[in-house]
Amino acid sequence: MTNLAIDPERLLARLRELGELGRTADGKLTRLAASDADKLGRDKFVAWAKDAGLAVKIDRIGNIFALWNDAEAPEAKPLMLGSHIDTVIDAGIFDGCYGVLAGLEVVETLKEAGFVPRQPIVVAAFTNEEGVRFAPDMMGSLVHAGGLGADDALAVRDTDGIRLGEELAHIGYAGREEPGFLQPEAYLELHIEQGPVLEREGVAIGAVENLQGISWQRVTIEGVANHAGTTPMALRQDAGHAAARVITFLQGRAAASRSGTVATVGTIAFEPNAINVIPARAIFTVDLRDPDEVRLKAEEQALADYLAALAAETGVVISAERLARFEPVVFDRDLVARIEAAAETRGLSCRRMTSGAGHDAQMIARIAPSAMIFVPSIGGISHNPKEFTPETDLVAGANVLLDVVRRLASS
Ligand code: HGY
Ligand code: MN
Ligand code: MN
Repeated sequence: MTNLAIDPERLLARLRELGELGRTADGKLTRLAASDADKLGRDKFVAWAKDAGLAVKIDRIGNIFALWNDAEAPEAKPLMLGSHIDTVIDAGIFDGCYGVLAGLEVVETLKEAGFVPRQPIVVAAFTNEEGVRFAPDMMGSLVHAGGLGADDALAVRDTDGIRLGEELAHIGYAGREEPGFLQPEAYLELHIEQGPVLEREGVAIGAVENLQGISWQRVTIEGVANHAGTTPMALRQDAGHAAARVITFLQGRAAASRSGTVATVGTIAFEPNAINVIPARAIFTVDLRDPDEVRLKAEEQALADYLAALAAETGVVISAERLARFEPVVFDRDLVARIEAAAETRGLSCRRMTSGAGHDAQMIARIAPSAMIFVPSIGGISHNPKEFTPETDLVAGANVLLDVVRRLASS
């Protein structure tokens, strides 16, 4: 069984097929959590898992678990693989989906080879990893890990005021299992890097040893609507201009950071949003990240201090609401070493690295030894339809996952 390998065509064909589900009329891939589009992807994964002879269980937050129970010790804690199949807006086809489908591919390959694992193996597709529609991100895995109550999560409303719980019921994924009903012995997540490092260095595999901290806030700036033509500049309380100053402040600080702090204002809205009205209100989100908790805290404090000073100087009123806050995570050293060893055995170049993106693994690391395997992203592009990873890299990553799983599950 040493030269066991996944079925490349089955994995690649499924990635392409899943990548077509949830496209809008203009061809953009958008499967926001608990949407009708998300249901299409969920139904497809469940069908493939059932065809593979796996038992499919859904928990109350809609997390999907495809379970292979034919183990020597069926009652033992399972080995968990997986990621997410919800996407951002106008997404690529690999983010999250690759990890879920490669996990399924690994299980099918082991089953077909007659391998009997020591313990059950389960492939998870976690709800709302992206957090675009319902905050926080990594929500399904956070609930699974006990970091957020299921009822609190189900009560979260999207930007249209619709509750997550209502939407999961609407798409038929308000499951019965209590979140956390499956406590894994270990968790492995295969994912595209979504950054430029592996491609730039010509390295095939990333053994991810840590993941940076994330701070999400929604900032509201209250100014005074007034006439764009008659109001002298010195008499304005322009919420739009204040927001622009905050964005420039954040960009300047992050660009000057020597520690890799990153800052993003990804959404912004003005009210009343009229061409000839000085904005009365500006509402925008701030995404701050840093691998070091002390530095991340310092960036949050610097922003808070700047907002207070800006309000005092201009007379606008500024408030900030926390949407998500996750500390940096260090992954399991033994699993990271196993990933490196598996890459080396296959003659694949490998390097240890930090994840810039958030992942379900950072939540499951709260309850079980966890680690991630990265494969290159061309141009470092992700959260963009141009997201791309060559087939050879996709297959190589899945085979490394196969080898690590097979060794972990061998008695
Ligand atoms: O925000 C993130 O890093 C992830 O894509 N949810
Ligand atoms: Mn992802
Ligand atoms: Mn993502």
